[in-house]
Amino acid sequence: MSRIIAVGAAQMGPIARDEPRFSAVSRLIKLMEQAKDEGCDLVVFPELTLTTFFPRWYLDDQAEIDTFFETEMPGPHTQPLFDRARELGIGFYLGYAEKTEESGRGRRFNTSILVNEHGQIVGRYRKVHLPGHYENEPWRPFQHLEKRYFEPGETFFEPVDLHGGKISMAICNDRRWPEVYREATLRGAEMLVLGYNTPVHYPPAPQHDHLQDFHSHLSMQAGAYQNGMWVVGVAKAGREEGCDLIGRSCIIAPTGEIVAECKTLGDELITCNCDFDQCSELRNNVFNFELHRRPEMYPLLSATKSP
Ligand code: ING
Repeated sequence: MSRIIAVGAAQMGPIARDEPRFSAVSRLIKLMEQAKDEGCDLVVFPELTLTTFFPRWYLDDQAEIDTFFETEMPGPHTQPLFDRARELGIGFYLGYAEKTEESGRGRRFNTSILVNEHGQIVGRYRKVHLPGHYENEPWRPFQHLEKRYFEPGETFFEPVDLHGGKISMAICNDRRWPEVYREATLRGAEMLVLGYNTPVHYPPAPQHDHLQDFHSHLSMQAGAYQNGMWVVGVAKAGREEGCDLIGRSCIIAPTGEIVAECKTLGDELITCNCDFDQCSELRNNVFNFELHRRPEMYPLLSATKSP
C-alpha cells in the first residue's frame, strides 16, 4: 500500500512592518483553507511568517526587537490558526521567532514547528545555520542580522512521523548546506520541509544577484536527488519593506525534479501528492548507502569546520 501525503506549499507575499499578526494569520488561514479544499494533508508556510523579516534592520532596543517574537505557541494571535487546522483536519509547518525562558535566561531562536491534523505540535526545530552578521554594517542597503537576534539552534534534523512518512524540518539558509539533507536522511527522513526569506540582492556578492532563484533551486534539487528525498521550499516573497525577496516556492521529488512551482511573488498555493515510497527508487539503487557509500573515506566531512 503506497504512502501518499498531499502537500501544499503556501507561499506568502510581503508582510509589512506594521502588519498586525491577526492580518498575517488570516492570510495563512485563507491559504490553509484553500489547501484543504485541494485535498492537502499538510501545508508548509514560510520562515518567520507572522511578521516582516525584521533582521533586515539594526535595532538596538531589545523591547522593540522582542515585539517580533512569540513567547507562547500557540499564543493569542496563533490560536486561531491551530483551531482552524484542527477543524479542517490538516497539519502544518510554521516558521516564527521564538522567545523562551530556559535555565533562568531569555533565549531567542529562528524556529519552525510541525503540527499534526489534531492541532498538536509534534516537532520543533531551531535554525542551525544563521547567515549574515552580528554588528550593524551601514554599508549594506539592508542588514541581515540573524546572528545578532537569534541563537544558533542545537536541535538535530530528527524526522517526525506524519501520514506514514518521516519528515524533517529546516529553515532557509540550512537548505544551502548539503550536510542538512544527508544528516536528515541518515536519521530516516523521507521529506525535508522548509521556509525561506531570500533577498534578491546579496550585498557581499552583488554579481550573484541574478542567480538567487537558481541557487535556491540548485541547493534543494541537489539535496533531494542525492538523498532520494522529497523537498518542499516555501518563500516569503515579493517586495517587503523595500527589499525584493525571491519566490519560486517549490515541491521537489526524490528524483530532483521540480514537480510544482509558484508563479507569482504573492500569496500562492501549490500542491502535490507526494509518495514516500518513491524515495526507494533512488535509495535502493543509485543512492543505496549500504551498498555504495563509504563514510570511512570522508572523515573530514563533519569533523572539520574549515580547511
Ligand atoms: N536568508 C538567505 C538565505 O540563505 C542568504 C540569506 C541569501 C544567504 C543569499 C546567501 C545568499 O536564503 C535567510 N533567511 O537565511
